[in-house]
Amino acid sequence: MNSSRIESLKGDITKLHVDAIVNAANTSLLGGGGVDGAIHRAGGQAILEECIRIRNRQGGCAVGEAVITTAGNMPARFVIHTVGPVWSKSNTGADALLSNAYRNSLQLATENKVKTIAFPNISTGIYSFPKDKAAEIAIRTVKDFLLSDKKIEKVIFVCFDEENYGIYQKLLSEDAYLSSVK
Ligand code: AR6
Repeated sequence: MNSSRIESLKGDITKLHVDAIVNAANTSLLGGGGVDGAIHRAGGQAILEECIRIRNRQGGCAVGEAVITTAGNMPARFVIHTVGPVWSKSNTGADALLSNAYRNSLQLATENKVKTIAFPNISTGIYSFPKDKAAEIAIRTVKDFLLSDKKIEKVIFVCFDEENYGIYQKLLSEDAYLSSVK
């Protein structure tokens, strides 16, 4: 798995030395709980100030879209804030919106010359998306993106809880996911 451009680890995304970490934000961009709260706490006021400027310019961030700010006091250079969908059984658009969140984050990353990027497990906390389904969508979307993009060198899925880590370990150890993105 180490030779792949995709890997997973268990830990706190705010501590990673990568070009960009992704935040599972909400449409207000004003912070919240979960990983969003942790990122704003660790990064400091500079992140919120840039988020407010973006809000003033474009009125927040729609579900599935992404915006970029400084990472403030964290080791990463940038935070890419994206908004995942709230899970609902009747909402058939949720899968596509989750995929959009990953793809638009990667697109914004390449536009900013990001080579290494870490994702949290978007929508699988407060937004209640089923973890196994979310992981399949995340891995498939990243794999598809990397097939046509040659600039991003490493995508890390950062799992905070044991259950997500187990799911990613299993999916990423299956050759089918990796053979085409080495
Ligand atoms: N590092 C990595 N992952 C983390 C960390 C961390 N420090 N802290 C939590 N997670 P959630 P959502 C994991 O709830 O479901 C916020 O209030 C967590 O275990 O942060 O997309 C926003 O403002 C879970 O697997 O995001 C929105 O209102 C994953 O991050 C709403 O929550 C995502 O859980 C977004 O909900």
